[in-house]
Amino acid sequence: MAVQRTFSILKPDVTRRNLTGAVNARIEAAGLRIIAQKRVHMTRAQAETFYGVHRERPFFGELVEMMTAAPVVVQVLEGEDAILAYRAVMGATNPEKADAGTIRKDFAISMGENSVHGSDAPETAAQEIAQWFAGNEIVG
Ligand code: DAT
Ligand code: MG
Repeated sequence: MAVQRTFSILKPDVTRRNLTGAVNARIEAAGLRIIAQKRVHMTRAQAETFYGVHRERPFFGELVEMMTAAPVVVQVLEGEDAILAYRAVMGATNPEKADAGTIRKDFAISMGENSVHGSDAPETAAQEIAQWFAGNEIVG
């Protein structure tokens, strides 16, 4: 396949526990390059926009609270089939169901505090990257 970009967030449970380096070591070991990165404290409006697709879900309020509770690290990853490659190293949304050796299996606290976000398709990756990074902040 082709070299692709995906959007990643190290969520508040990662920054709070000082695990940003440990999680990024897993990402880099999977062959993904971090080509843009910044630490931000999301506003409620930013979190609501980012997770807009889940607005009607019962966990939406809790999700926005969690994402704005502490700083996050937003990043762009690049590599062969980056979207699927990152989803594979992230593991399942529910950490109890995540495969051994995945980030969520090894670091996540719960379904809500599940350590990382990764885009699910090329269209969402492009939208998410554009929400958080200007073109000149991405250095591939
Ligand atoms: P993913 O992050 O694996 O793409 P998703 O897009 O379905 O999963 O959901 C986004 C986030 O919302 C997920 O990382 C954690 C939270 N979430 C999803 N389902 C949930 C649930 N049933 N209870 C609590 N939080 C949930
Ligand atoms: Mg998702």
